[in-house]
Amino acid sequence: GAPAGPALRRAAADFVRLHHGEAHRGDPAPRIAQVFAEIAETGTYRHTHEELVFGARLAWRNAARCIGRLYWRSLRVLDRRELTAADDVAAASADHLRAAVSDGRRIRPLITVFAPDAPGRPGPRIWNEQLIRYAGYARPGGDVVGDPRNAGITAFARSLGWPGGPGTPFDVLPLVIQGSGDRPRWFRLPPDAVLEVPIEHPDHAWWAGLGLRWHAVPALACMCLEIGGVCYPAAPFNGWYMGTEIGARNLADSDRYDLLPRVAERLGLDTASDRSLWKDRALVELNRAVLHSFDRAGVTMSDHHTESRRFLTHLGREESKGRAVGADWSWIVPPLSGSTTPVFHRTYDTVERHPAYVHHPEALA
Ligand code: HEM
Ligand code: NRG
Repeated sequence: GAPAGPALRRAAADFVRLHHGEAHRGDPAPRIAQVFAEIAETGTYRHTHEELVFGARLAWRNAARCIGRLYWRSLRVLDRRELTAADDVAAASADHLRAAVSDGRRIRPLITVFAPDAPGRPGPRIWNEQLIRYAGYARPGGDVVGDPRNAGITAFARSLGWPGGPGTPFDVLPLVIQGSGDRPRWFRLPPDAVLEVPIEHPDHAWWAGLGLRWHAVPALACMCLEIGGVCYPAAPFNGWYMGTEIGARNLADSDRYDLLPRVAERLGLDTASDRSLWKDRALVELNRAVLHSFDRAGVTMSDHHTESRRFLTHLGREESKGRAVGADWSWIVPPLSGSTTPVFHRTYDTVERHPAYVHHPEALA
């Protein structure tokens, strides 16, 4: 749960000191006194807009699993802290997805922050892992149509009355949102909020016939933004995709879309023996197809070589400012050709810092 009493005061004071230090705002003492008085009176305190923006950016800078942190200062913040009701959060989440994409293709890092938790008054909660995810329909035999990762939220949405989609492998799930003090309810995403890219291959015309696609915007919705002891349970954020997230994980993992056997067969590879490296070869072609398709559609996407180089630039910059960067090797190293990227050949400090994006302990999925 959220910190209260002395723990909240300590976290709040640490954050105010950090903000005043980094933003060159002079003596933090008056603001700390103000915050303590507010906590004494109400059990919590309200961030200024500037504190919120600073906190959301720092939480990104502190995300140890994220390779994309070079541009942490460019995060834009939509301050929707006045919203607590499920239907308002649903509408603003669709607004977020539209605002994240400019000219129908360029993606900008963006976060929308909804009402925080307060004593006796929890903030709203988005139960989806991301704002856009594909349904996973469990069939009686145990097979799943769609994305098996989302079988839990799919069943949950059905239990709330969602009739289900057309039953393709790429049905966009409804949002499942719990307003403050309310029960979870489901909301269809308006189609104009969901940009998708059909996956084709630069050399193989038959590839398009596989009918693969992916959504353009990865918008994590299942993490709490924690700033100075205050928890914002609904604070969906997005950057752009790195190709391997889709090509080497979502479409490839055997417990996700599991496409390597199908792709290898179409490529005419010898799938009888692991030593033909058919999985490796199919994986490379799948990743070429993903990058090619996003490029063709003009939708922002980075590749693992570029993003790795940027990350080392980020480490150098932070080091020159005297700041330690916490990073988790097993998340930073790309899932394809790891050793061909510079992020593989070193170790990282594992410090955990606040503000932070933290997983809700009781998340679905
Ligand atoms: C994780 C890339 C923007 C916060 C990741 C991962 C990648 C990545 C590859 C690992 C994902 C996985 O293995 O499933 C990028 C790129 C961005 C970007 C290319 C482009 C700008 C952002 C933004 C935020 C953010 C804007 C927050 C404001 C995080 C967090 C995680 C993460 C919290 C860990 C997620 C988890 O624990 O499941 N990012 N990211 N990233 N990123 Fe980023
Ligand atoms: N691997 C997940 C997305 C995780 C976060 N990745 C980002 N975040 N690129 C997937 O859907 O494949 N971001 O904020 O840009």
